[in-house]
Amino acid sequence: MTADSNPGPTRRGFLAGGALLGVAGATFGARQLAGAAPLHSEESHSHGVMSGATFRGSGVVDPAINGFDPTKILRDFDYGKVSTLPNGRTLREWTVTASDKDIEIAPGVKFPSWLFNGRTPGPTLRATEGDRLRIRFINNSKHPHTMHFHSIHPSEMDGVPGQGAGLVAPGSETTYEIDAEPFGFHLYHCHANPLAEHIARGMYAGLIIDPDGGRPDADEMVMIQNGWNTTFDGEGNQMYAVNAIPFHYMYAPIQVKKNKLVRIYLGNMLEYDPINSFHLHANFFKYYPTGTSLVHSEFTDTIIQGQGQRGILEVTFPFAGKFMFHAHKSEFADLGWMGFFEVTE
Ligand SMILES: [Cu+2]
Repeated sequence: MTADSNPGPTRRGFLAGGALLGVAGATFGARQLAGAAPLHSEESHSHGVMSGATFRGSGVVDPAINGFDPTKILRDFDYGKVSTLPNGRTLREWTVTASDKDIEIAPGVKFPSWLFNGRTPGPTLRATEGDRLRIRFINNSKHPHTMHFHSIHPSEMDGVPGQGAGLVAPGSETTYEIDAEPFGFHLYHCHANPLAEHIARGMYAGLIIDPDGGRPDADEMVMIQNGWNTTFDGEGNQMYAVNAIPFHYMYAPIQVKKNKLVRIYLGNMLEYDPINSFHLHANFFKYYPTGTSLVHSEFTDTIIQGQGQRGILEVTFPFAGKFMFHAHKSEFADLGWMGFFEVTE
C-alpha cells in the first residue's frame, strides 16, 4: 500500500501542506513543517536557518530538552570498560539501559521514543576485531526489548524472542556476550515485536569493529539514517533525519578541516520506506560497503542503502566552504534528511 492510497494524512499531503496531525501531545499547525509551506512563504524565510528547510514558527530543537546532542553523537565512540582476560584477549564491557522518553524531534513536536542509554541513535559501541564484548542490558522501559547485534555469534546471543534470554521484560536484565567479528561497521537494534515499531521508536545504534591495526588516521563520525512516523500508521514517515533530529546539521553544520581525511560510518535504520541514500555535494568519496574490506568498492558521490545496510565513506575536502549532504530521495531531504559540512582551513 502506498501513501497515495491512504485517505488519511500522508507525508505527501504533508509536503503539500494539507495535514494537521496530532503528535503525542503536540500538534503540527502553527508549528507544522515549513516544508509543507511554499518555499517563499512568509513563515519560512524569517528564522535565519534556511528557507523551505526549516520548521514553521520556531527555530531549532534545543539538545538540552532531549538530553542528547546530534553534534556530540556524531563523534562519540564508546569503547567500554577495558580489561584483559586470562587468555590475553581484550574484554570490553558496557551497560546499556532501555527507557521510554518523549523527545522533541522538531520544535514543539514531541515523539514517544524508546531509547538505548537515553539517546537515539544509542551509544556507538567500538571494539577491535577479536575482542570479547560483554553487554549488560537493563530494561527500564515499560515494554519488553532486546539487543540484537549484527555480528557473528551463537544463536543464544542473537537477541531475538524465544532464543537465549529472549524478550527482556520490563524491570529485568540480561547480559550478551559476543566476539567482535567481523571487522567493519555494523548495527545493533532491538528485535522485539512488532520489530518495525521498536526500530522506528529509536532503538538502534552503530557497532564499529576496527580491523587489527586500525585504519588510517581520520576525523571520524557516525551517521545513522532514520525516519519518524508521527502518525503511527506505518505508511512512510513524516520526517527524516540522520542521527535523529531532522535538519540538525543544517542548523549546526559539521565542522571539518580542509584536506583532512574524513571517515563517515553511515548506516540506514529507516523504517517504513524501503530505500535510503546519501549524496555529497561538490565532492566524491570512497565507499567501503559494510566496512568489511580495506579496499573501497566505489568512488562516487551517491550511494544507496536498504534498511540494515551500512558502509564507510572516506572523503577529503579540497575547498573551504559549506557543502550540503542529503538523501538523494529528494522528498526525504525536504522532510529533514539534509545537512552541511563546513570546511575551514
Ligand atoms: Cu524494543
